Amino acid sequence: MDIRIGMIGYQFMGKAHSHAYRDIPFFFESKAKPVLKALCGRNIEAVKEAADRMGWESVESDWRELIKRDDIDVIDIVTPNHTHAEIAIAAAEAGKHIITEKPLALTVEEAKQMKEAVEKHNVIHMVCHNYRFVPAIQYTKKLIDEGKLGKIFHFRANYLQDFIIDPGFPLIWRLKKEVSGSGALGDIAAHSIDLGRYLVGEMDEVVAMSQTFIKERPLGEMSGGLSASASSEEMGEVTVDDAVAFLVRFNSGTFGTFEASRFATGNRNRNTIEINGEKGAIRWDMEQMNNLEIYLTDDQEGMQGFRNVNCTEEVHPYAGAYWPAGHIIGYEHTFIHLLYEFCEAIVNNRQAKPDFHDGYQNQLILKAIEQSAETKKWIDIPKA
Ligand code: SOE
Repeated sequence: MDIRIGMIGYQFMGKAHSHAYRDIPFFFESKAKPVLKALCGRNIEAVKEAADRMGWESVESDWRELIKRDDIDVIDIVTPNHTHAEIAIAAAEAGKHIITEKPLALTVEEAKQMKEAVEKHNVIHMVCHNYRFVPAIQYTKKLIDEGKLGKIFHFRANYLQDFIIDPGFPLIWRLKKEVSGSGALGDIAAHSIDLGRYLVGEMDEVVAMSQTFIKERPLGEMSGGLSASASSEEMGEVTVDDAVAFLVRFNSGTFGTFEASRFATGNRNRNTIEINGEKGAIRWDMEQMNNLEIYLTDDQEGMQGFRNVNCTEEVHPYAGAYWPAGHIIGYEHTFIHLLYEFCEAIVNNRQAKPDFHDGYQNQLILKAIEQSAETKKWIDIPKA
């Protein structure tokens, strides 16, 4: 069955998604066949260039026209965060299935409207928390669900980057609250929150602090990936957090510790978790994403310690679709797995996870964190 995609946006995430759709049939057997039908963006010359390079059949310069097309089944939203809600709600009203980059929306209110729209129009919806789809993370989930780690005491997550440390790095959209919603919080801590909810369950309350180290920057725009250059000497105000840390009490009683920063010098994309349970523990680091350190308390005396498991053996989730054991996969494969699950959900007419409900719950947590940082108090986390 053809799944005809219309994607809005074509930069960093546009490339990740385009590549993933194309690679799905290489590695996964499925009734679903993603077709790169139309790519959309305001700068039509740039869109045409990107469409040619990435293999899209046609282009549009107005997302409303894209949504009207009856040869499109899916709207894929990889634009900055302030555009997600309007596009997703219109797409749901037009009966399109929807996948959107994270965080789901700019605010809790928008996230709620998006969730209500997809439910009302009965379309399939997903939000791109791609790190769930790393084989080592899927294997961790299996270990936890099978009780191999026992009761979980600690969930510890760091998401550390350093790409904006230079004061000359410009005021890109990711640093403007009205476009991005928040800073390190919504951009990268949102991923750690998703992993926490996926692996350990819902969160009940939170206490947080956040900081903005550089409050003014020269104006300028992204130039692809995470690179950017100043286009003027004029300065503008940074209106989001550069770093955030928070403690979470999970409903399960697990003690959660989180830190996210774009000022963690030397850390390019250090997304790590450590989970300590009564029967064992795991450690994982995205920069070595195929490896999972596993410790089990019942290992023989004298042999105890973290072992390094390379999650490329066929038994590991998704790994068997690729190469012989030991032949590693990378960042782009997380999107292949996520979009494969999305296409499978469409072709089998079932919901995919994480969905807009997860995105909305994530947004409620982001808001509680901001409230806590502002008021310097513990905040109860509402349930979606
Ligand atoms: C930039 O911080 C970024 O690309 C995020 O937007 C992604 O969600 C994260 O996975 C990698 O870093």
